[in-house]
Amino acid sequence: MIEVQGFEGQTVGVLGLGRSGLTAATALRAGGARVVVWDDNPSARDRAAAEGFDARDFCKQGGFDDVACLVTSPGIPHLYPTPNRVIAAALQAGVPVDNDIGLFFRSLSRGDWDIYDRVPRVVAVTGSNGKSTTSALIHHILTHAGREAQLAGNIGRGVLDIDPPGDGGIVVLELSSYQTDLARALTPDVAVLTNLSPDHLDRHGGFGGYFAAKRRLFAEGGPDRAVIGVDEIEGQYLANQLAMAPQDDRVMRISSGTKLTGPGWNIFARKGFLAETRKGRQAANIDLRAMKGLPGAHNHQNACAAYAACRALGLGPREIEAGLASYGGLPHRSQLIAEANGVSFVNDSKATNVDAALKALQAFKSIRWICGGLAKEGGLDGLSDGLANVAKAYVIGREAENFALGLPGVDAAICTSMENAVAQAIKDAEDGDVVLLAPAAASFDQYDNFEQRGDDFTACVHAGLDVT
Ligand code: UMA
Repeated sequence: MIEVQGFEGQTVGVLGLGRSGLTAATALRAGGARVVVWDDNPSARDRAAAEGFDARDFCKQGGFDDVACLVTSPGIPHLYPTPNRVIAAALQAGVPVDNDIGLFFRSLSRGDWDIYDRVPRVVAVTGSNGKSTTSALIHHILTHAGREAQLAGNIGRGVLDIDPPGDGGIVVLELSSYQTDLARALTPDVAVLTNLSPDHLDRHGGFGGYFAAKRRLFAEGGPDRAVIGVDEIEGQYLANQLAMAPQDDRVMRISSGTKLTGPGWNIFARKGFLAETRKGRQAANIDLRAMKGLPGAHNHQNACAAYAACRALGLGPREIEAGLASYGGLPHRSQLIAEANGVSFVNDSKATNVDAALKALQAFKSIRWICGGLAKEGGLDGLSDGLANVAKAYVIGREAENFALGLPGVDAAICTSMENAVAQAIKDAEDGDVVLLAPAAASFDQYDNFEQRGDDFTACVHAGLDVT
């Protein structure tokens, strides 16, 4: 646990008592603050009470009188579409609002760091897609190379929950736009932007606000190295804006698909090979094609981002290559779950929309494609560039028939249940095929969440392979 510094003896309010809020409350208390909490959900308040936290309705008269700061959770709107009423009351009362990320950066360094040979460092990863995989990959490469590393943030662990880093320790944080938008301190040593496409626009007042929220990670604390995906105009803008000159190698440009030829520090992937150039000289060339945990161009972009961040931390190309090769993938994201009789089984249950499913379809050939579920707005037309790789579709979901109608020209079996779909796919699959779950739809018609759907796929595959 990182004890929060700077509020000893003061009262701090915590709004939202989920993963980040409860961790923040505990870390504030450990640092000597008096903590009062609120959650709009009474059962969350009960859980906090069981851990000894007093609830306070801050909106009542005088609710903020003694409060030095309000710490809020990422899922709670503070600007758009409208601020949560507690946040509005804090702003009205002139109370600063921060989040666990701001507290983390203010509290990370400790007096005992002066005995360390190597000061701990923080890598923060943001972007619209691939930030979980990139963060997990950086963490994996570091630990594989024998470095002390911890992983937290949007990936599911409150940032204040980590242990104080040891000598040379590295903290890898996945940060969402919700988190970077508000944090009052944002001082990573290495900052990464994987890519940018519209997301969470309601929370940021549109695409301009969304980009501005991500940009804070690079503008507020001045990281020593900025790793920036330049496949979109926003990334190009950010890289050019931050670089003092074209050869300024504090900015590391990355691309999936484009050969970067500038005189600075470049990492790009083309035709399955990752290349690094610096000052116009080639520094590394890595074959990504056989790396089973990183299939497809989108994962090659993640590999470039992770490679760049690890180079910025001082690792050599060969130790990074070894880490890339041994990466097993995150659960439910291009995750290879089984191989039998020359057939691979891949769980990409996280592909809940057309964009993500298209990337999965483009990553493999000869696909037995399990798809369907609760369709999202916009239809399935966006999948057309990937359909040539599909040998047959096995459609699940309560509306399987309707879903299949959106896939003209595709040989589709209406399976409805996962069990059915997996059994048929196993029966049909031939040497070299990939049985891929990439639903292009939400899971809520049949499951609680995409994780449960992915687990069901895995269980059905294992059961199906046992009986064949
Ligand atoms: N709440 C209120 N009032 C509101 C809204 C929510 O009181 O108006 C309360 C809820 O009752 C609940 C708590 O706030 O008790 C939930 O807070 P939260 O939604 O911020 O959830 P946490 O459990 O704290 O999880 C957060 C991140 N959640 C979001 O950003 C929505 C987690 O990212 C993150 O892993 C975790 O902190 C640890 O850092 C999840 C996520 O969905 C994975 N992220 C989005 C994404 O990836 O697209 C950004």
